[in-house]
Amino acid sequence: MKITAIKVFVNSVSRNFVTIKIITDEGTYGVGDGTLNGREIAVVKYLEEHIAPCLIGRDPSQIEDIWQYLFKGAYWRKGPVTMTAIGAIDMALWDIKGKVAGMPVYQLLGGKSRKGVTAYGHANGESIDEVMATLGSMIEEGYKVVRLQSALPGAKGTYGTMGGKKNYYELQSDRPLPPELEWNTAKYMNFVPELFRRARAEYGNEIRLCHDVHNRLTPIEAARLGKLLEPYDLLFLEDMVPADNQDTFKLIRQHTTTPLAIGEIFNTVWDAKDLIQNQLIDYCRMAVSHGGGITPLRKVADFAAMYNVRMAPHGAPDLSPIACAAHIHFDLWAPNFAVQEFVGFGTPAMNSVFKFDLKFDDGLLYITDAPGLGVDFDEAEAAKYPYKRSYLPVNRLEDGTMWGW
Ligand code: CS2
Ligand code: MG
Repeated sequence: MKITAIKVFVNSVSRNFVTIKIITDEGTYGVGDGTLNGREIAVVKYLEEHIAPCLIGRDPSQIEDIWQYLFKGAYWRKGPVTMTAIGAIDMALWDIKGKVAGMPVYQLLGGKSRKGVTAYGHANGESIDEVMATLGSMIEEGYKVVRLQSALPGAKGTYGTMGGKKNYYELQSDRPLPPELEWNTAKYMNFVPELFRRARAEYGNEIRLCHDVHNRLTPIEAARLGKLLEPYDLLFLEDMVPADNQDTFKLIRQHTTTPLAIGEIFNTVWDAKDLIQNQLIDYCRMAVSHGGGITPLRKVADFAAMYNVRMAPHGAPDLSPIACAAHIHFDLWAPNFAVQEFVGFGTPAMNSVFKFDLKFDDGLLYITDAPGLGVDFDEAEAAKYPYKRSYLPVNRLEDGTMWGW
């Protein structure tokens, strides 16, 4: 079998997704997700100009060799654009291998370690009351793990709320430039414990809860927040500080027993190595797309397992249903999988383009036993949704200082 073409698509199907199809001389094809929110076109060009021409004529069954070729062969290793492009190729090659074998990808990885994949959903709101109402309905829907995010009263700019959006999968912003928001750490720190106090008071101790700080705090503030939230027994606190300096986590760890999660923007195991090896985190959030594919993610999982760190892959609305499917195969296999972020079944437009048989029942996600990843991409339907430039917001402190969003 030989690769005859690699097609790259970028479409705003409710939001922007980069999708690839690797076509072979035997008619079998594989699909992959190369979406890098706000930097989509960089990945499209990387794939079209620097990857596709090098892979034509190669044997698609050589997944490991192709991965090494793209990683080592670039000379300029790592980085989100390179690794997202490699991730898309890797997913598509696993899809082909599964189709050729007549097996779902989780079987190729080593088979199921569990019957279904525990999902965590998002309860977002403009106020604590709104978050509480959503949490209540999610518990009724069957969720066992829920992430809570609320807007701060009197402040514009908390992470994780819907703002003007009606659907979670809508573009972050339909303005072609990043919206500017404001951030105030003191208001946030005074508010968040109340969000979790209410959740425990109203819904008890059984439901597992988590929260995403989106890299907004300094190390000592992070240490303090972890302590403040200890009484509410979180499954994890995510991204309290950026991990550019992995030593930072030593300070946080000295102060709090709240479990820590990080990794959605990590691109290789090297971003997570010190954190895992020094047992400074509890959950690794690396994704098959931004982390370079299924091939490296299974190595990260095996490495993390030695230190009792569990996998909790990123599953925001800017990962397409192809990455979602790839995660579910990975999660079914990974012995040290913990929980999968899951933000719903998408919009009607998404479902007309990405064909994907996924079920949610009593807190668990199930995928069909279709060969490969079990997700298809309808090119003709996708062509109806041209790419629209869109960016994540940026944040400034109230005095105008640039901050992380
Ligand atoms: C987030 C993401 O889901 C998460 O945990 O941090 O929603 C993140 O903001 C987006 O993926 C950025 O594109
Ligand atoms: Mg996050």
